[in-house]
Amino acid sequence: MGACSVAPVIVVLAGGVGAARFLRGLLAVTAPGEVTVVGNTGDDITLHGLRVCPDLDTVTYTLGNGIHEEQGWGRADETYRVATELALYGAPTWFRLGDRDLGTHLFRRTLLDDGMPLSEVTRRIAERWRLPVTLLPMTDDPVETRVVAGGREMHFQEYWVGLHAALPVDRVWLAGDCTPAPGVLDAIANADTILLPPSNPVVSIGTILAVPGIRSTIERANAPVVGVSPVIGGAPVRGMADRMLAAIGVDCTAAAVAKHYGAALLDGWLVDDVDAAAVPEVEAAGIACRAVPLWMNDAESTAAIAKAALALAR
Ligand code: FO1
Repeated sequence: MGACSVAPVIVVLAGGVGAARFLRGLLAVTAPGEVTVVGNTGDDITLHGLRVCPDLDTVTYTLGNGIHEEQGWGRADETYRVATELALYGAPTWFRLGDRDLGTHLFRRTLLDDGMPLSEVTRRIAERWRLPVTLLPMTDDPVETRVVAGGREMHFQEYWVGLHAALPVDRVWLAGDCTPAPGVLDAIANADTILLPPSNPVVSIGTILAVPGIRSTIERANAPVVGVSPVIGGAPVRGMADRMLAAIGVDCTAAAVAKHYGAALLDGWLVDDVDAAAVPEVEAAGIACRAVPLWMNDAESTAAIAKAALALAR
């Protein structure tokens, strides 16, 4: 096991919807205070003068029980009166911001404008939601994932939401110099277990690993690192993720994603039963592998996946 900390610390690198749902399952099988989440901020976008942090907010709303369950983003019981008014002014509304959601963005913008680092702002927001985890942004520095598609460079959200990922991606990268947010490297170095949930390996987990120092700290950490495949039966669990894999030349298979992360990073990898044939290939790459049901249909199945990941870590 890793450093002997008082309570075992499980560090989870989290993107958006898939990670948030996985975390709900993980919290069902761990004690309070055991989980630290390092959230992706490459999806962040400034709109109407507000700083929107989709992956931090999806984790916050999901674990705070305020999420719009079907969408996996934004608030439950949402209204769009402000968005309607903005549209009447001809302001861009391709990225829909609901009225309740705007409360978060206004609060965040005010604190950021007062010079408060994003990690402290995120802690304040998490306090209101009484989150049962420590939620850290991967960096306090303003960054964004950018893509080139159809010969045009754009913000990831313009591609993902604006274009519905309809075009193949020629390039994808994290733009902006950045360093890990306070506490991120310590949490990783002192973790007993590090988990990579079924988030997008390119624009969610990949962007977190692109923050200077994070990947190398994980590779050096004592803790076992276990990932959950975001690909089941050759298709991404969340639509469109295969677009991003194609952009970096990685096949959309459970084994290809494991090998993309590599044995230097990963100690274990969970694949779905339908990909059981991939287990020997992943193990041959030096990564322990188990086939278990990976569809997160409900709380029970998600908790079982989290349990399987922790078991493989041990
Ligand atoms: N995704 C969409 O497909 N359409 C939207 O209009 C949209 C608005 C939006 C507003 C706030 C927020 O936190 C997330 C939002 N998302 C929307 C999801 C967003 O694109 C996420 O970054 C992705 O789901 C990837 O994590």
